[in-house]
Amino acid sequence: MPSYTPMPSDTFTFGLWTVGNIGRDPFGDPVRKPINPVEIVHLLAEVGAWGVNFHDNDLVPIDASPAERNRIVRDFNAALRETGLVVPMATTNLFSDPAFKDGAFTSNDPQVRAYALHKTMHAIDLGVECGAKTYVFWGGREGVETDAAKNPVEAIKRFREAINFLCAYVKDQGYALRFALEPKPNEPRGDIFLATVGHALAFIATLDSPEMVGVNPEVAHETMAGLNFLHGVAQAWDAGKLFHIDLNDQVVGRYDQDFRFAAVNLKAAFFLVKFLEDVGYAGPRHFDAHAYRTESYEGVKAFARGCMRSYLILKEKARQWNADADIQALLAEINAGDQAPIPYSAEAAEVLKERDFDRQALGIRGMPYEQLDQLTVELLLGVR
Ligand code: DIG
Ligand code: MN
Ligand code: MN
Repeated sequence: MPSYTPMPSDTFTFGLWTVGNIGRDPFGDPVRKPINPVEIVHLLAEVGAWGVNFHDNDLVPIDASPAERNRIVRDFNAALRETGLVVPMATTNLFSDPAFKDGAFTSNDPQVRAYALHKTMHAIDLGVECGAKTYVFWGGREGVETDAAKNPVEAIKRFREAINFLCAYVKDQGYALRFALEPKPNEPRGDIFLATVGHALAFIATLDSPEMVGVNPEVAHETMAGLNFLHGVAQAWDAGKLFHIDLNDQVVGRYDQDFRFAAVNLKAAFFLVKFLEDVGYAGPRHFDAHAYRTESYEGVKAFARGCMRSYLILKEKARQWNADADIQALLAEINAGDQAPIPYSAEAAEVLKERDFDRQALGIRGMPYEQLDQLTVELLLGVR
């Protein structure tokens, strides 16, 4: 029986802002006292995480002096050395400060756009200083409440100019850093640009250095849009653009809940874990989530342990699914016949046009998906 105990090789990470979430919400004050980055590193080490991520201002307050910044970073890196945790990813907070109330890269104010580049370059330097290899861009304020405010084409152009500028900066600095765009359809803005994985993939193709830029899909965000998260992840993987992933859970049609991984839709979480393990995704498994507002810090630790345990349990279920004789026999039946693609040639096209098909017979064949899905459900319910 596997132990489901997280190991560094599982590459589980949490942001400082996740287990450091103090429970503030739009209708309620904080319920937990703040804990500092060093305390968070030790909490994550205690629960078995491999790494920790941060926004610049999760680590260094926006109004810190250079001396304070250096002390904070020194203490943080000392805690990393002491615990063995690493920093695979960093990002910029371009959404909390009032300066960004109308966006950062897409703001109508050119001074704000310039300040956003300034802030992001310093944040990139900080992330690289702490060891980050992936840099996330979540454009939480890049959007509108009314389309009267901003021409969407102009907004996309500004977003592209900013990413092109920052890609060039990373190249000039010689940083071994890749960018990952994190889509979200709405919240906190009424509508956010680059709303889904599909929008982000199309945008990447328009950049000066598309090879440097991938995506960081989040379960809750695609789910908020009513989409099948696995399909977005699969399309990113197919395009070689799955640079990072934000794992959590979400009820469709709700605000961004950032629930503990697999807390809502076990079947969707199963197929996601199965996909990541089947294809050999080697990036961090980042839990961008937070504990319920009802919790103490013991509850926060239970939240973090639950994210990792559920992932590992579903990973074992995926191994069982792949080894289940009845399931594999059904898959063999479903995928019978010559599955090879038809390579194009003028002759092949002619032959195919002349070929006779028994359309009725094609429609009569039943596909055993009910049986296959029931076997899957029973495996997840632990009766297989
Ligand atoms: C929200 O889902 C966003 C921010 O927390 C952060 O910029 C990014 C990093 O995972 N996710
Ligand atoms: Mn989220
Ligand atoms: Mn996220």
